[in-house]
Amino acid sequence: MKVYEQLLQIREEKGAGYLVLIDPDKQSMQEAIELARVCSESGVDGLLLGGSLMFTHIFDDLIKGIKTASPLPLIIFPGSTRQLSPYANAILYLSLISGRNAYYIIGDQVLAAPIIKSMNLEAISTAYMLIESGNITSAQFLSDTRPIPREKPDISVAHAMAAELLGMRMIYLEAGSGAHLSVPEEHIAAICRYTSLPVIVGGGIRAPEEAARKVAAGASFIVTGNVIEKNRDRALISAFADSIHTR
Ligand code: 1GP
Repeated sequence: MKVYEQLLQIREEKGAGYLVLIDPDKQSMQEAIELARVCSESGVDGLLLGGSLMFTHIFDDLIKGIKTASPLPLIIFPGSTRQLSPYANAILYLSLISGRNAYYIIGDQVLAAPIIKSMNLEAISTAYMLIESGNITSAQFLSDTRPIPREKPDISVAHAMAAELLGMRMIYLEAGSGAHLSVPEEHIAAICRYTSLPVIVGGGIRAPEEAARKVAAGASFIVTGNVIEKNRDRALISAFADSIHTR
């Protein structure tokens, strides 16, 4: 089964899915592999791997190591075309549609496409939207784009509608890694009212109750990175999973 179908099945069976982001820059290879193992034993539904920069040159080895420790789907969440590997299960093929920087809307995708094809890697076309989060995040700074204002859910809806009409398959609402404020529920609810694409929400989510509010607003998948990387606590991971799974 394709990873995209697996994700839809998780949403169907559990109400919403829990994805943990592993950023290779924030931990050693051994720590990343151990975290993946703990996640697979604590109710997590899938792993995202990637980051805004990426200082490591051992991406393939890291993915192989994680896959020996965890059966969870491993999905690349790329900061750039340098984050590609045939050993992953899929890649979120992101287009930063909230920005007006052509390189991150289509430029990097063109560079990556022939490599992804040659790797036979499943690409999940995903509309990536940055939402204002109270601080300048790495994604905002490095992409040189402005986020969508927090008090303008109508702008998010129009972008999501465009993504749906363009045939994209998921929406990723991103406050940015380490965001002071996570994506407002109003944006999630408005997008879910007017479009039918599955919505992934991430950035700055620090507590299970906060994750539950995003799911109640309509999020199909919740991503946490920092909070788990800093705590690596099995009980906290399970609490997130329980708050996200409504069935
Ligand atoms: C970032 O959405 C992810 O792309 C996760 O963010 O590290 O703030 O949880 P955090």
